[in-house]
Amino acid sequence: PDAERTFIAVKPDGVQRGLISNILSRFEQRGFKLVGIKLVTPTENLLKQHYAEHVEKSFFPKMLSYMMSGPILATVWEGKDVVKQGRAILGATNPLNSAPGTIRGDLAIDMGRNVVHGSDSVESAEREINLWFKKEELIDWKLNQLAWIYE
Ligand code: YYY
Ligand code: MG
Repeated sequence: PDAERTFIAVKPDGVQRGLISNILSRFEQRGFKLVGIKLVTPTENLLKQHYAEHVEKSFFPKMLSYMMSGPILATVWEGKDVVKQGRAILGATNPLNSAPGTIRGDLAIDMGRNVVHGSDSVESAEREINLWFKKEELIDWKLNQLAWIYE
C-alpha cells in the first residue's frame, strides 16, 4: 500500500489529561502503521519552525506558552491517504465545530486546548516529520495484518 506519512502530535493538554492511549488507538485501530513515537519537551525554536505560518499571528504568543507547558507526544503514522484521513480523525481546528466521533469533537472544547496536531498536507507532513524526528528514529517495519487491512 501507499507509504504516505503524517505527523500527529498529542499536545500538552492531551498528555496531562491522560488521553494518549485514546488518541493512539484511533490511528492504530483504523489500520495505520506507527513508524515513530517519542515524548518531547519542545523548545521555542522548534515550535517557531513548526508553526512558521503562524508566528506573526496575534494568537501565537499564547499558543507558544501552551505548547511549551509540558511534554508533547510526537508520532508518525504511515498508510494510504493518511494525511487527509488523519485530519479527519482530528476534527476541525475549533473543537466546537468538530463532529462527534473526531478526537477534538469527543475530547475538547476550546481552540487553545484542542489536544492534537496533524499535518495539513503531504508537503507539510514531510517538513514536520524532518523537524521533529531524526531519520534513525523512524522505524521501517512490516505490519503483518496488512493483507487484512488492504485488498
Ligand atoms: O492545523 P490546525 O491545528 O487545525 O489549525 P491551524 O490553523 O494550523 O492553527 C494551529 C493552532 O493554533 C490550532 O490548532 C490552535 C491555534 N489557534 C488558536 O489558538 N487561535 C486561532 N485563532 C487559530 C489557531
Ligand atoms: Mg495547521
